[in-house]
Amino acid sequence: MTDNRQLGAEGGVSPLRRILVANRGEIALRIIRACHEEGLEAVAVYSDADRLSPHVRAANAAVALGAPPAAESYLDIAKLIAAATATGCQAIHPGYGFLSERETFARAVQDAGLIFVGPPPAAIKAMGDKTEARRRMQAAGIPVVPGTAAPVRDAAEARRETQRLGLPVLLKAASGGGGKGMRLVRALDEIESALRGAHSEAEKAFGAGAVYIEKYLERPRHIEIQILADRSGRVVSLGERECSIQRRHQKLIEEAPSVAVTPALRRRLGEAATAAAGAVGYLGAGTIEFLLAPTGEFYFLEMNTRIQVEHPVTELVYGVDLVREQLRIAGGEPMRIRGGVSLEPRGHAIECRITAEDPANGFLPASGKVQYLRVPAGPGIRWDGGVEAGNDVTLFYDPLLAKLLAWGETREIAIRRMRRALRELVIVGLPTSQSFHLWVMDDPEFRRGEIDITYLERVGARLLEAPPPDDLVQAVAVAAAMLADERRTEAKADSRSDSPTVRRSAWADAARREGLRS
Ligand code: MV4
Repeated sequence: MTDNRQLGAEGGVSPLRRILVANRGEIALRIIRACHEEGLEAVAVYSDADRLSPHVRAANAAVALGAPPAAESYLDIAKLIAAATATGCQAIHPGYGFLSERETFARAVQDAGLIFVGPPPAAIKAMGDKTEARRRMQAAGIPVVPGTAAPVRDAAEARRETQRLGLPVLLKAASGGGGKGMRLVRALDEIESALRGAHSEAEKAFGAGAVYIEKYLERPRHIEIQILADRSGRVVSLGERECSIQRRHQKLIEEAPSVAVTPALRRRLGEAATAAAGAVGYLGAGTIEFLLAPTGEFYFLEMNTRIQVEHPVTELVYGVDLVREQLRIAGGEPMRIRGGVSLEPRGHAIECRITAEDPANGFLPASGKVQYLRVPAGPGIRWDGGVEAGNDVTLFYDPLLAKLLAWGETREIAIRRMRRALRELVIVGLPTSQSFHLWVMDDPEFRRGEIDITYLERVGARLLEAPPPDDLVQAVAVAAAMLADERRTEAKADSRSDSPTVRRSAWADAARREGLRS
């Protein structure tokens, strides 16, 4: 029997039939969905903590990895490769986080005769070394922030370089990323202690203490460009994402396009990003991060050699499924993007990360059972979730529960849709970032697009003073009351069958406090 699915646009036959998804939560489910739409089978992996997760049931098969700690499950390279070969997979998709940007993992996958759904290991390595990446980008004519070409050897050199660059400067870990091992220096005599601090933090986080220096840019925006590259040598830019709303280097809200990017600037950013990808022989989906200064100048920051959490905002305004394209490209097929190098966005998309964190308590990570979940729906709404009612949320992994996305013809319409959807969302059982997002959607500065990387620090105090909106509290209380009703019915049935008495529900108590029950 022939299978048309395997015939690529140019008649090429993809070697892919079954993919191991080496991840968990929403991104595992996202990748499994893409596999099924491409006519591929998906094999899930799971730790003991994720046995009942939606991604496990969505897959065609699932392999248990072991105990919940990531080192014993999602970070165990040998277990993952054994799972892939035992289930007859031809490829491994790493998702984001975990092993997605480990050169050693990409190599181990290839050495086992499997396809790594991602760039060549050499591209991961080049971009993982931040000073090498800067040198390569500079050689390719891409603007980089003024700074040192290599790590500084000692405090004396750090002092000389700081004087050359001019204060303020930022010390950064050479093998870093994500803000670890970073120190801001505003006065020259802070340099020695900042260097020691950055060095030891980098040593702890990455096992490599090398530190380099960049001129510090004040109040930039964080703008990133999505690219796709296939084996035919084609590289396209899928415009920018505005990612300035973050807290401690964790993004909370992303959008596409950015209000700060004109079509002319988009073209220049796209040219820089595709040149960056070309300079390292990139393949698949990747993201080039830039800082956009208030003056309009932009600078290369780093490249993320993986699919990113916020990829769906790009999908919504470009009409592209990035994960399906990753799979096609990994199978050696050409990407399915019409048009030239740089495409035009349609409308506006916003993503809110719904995390198990308590905004009223310094975004303290929370654990607990998802007792009730009402997922928003309706026009222009997308929910990329990884949990459902009944699942336990633990502190073993990242607190992301789901991504809520809204698309609209304009930014204003997308914001109004997001507010509407955030009001439909009901999560009972643990605190989440939902009320924070509702607050931001109503914030005049956000609505005017006045955002940069200092946004959250600037609005933080106002945010903490605001109580959660009444209708949100009400919705949770109503859901809790419904749960309590159900339990009471079950308890009655149980007592009829001589079962032990069911504990009184904390949610019934909450509903009573809200005056919803007597
Ligand atoms: C910078 C910067 C200002 N000037 N580099 C933070 C994480 C790492 N990826 C790079 N980061 C920054 N690098 C120079 N020369 C400011 C940041 C930065 C930041 C960047 C993007 C998004 C949020 C941020 C929050 C604080 C600092």
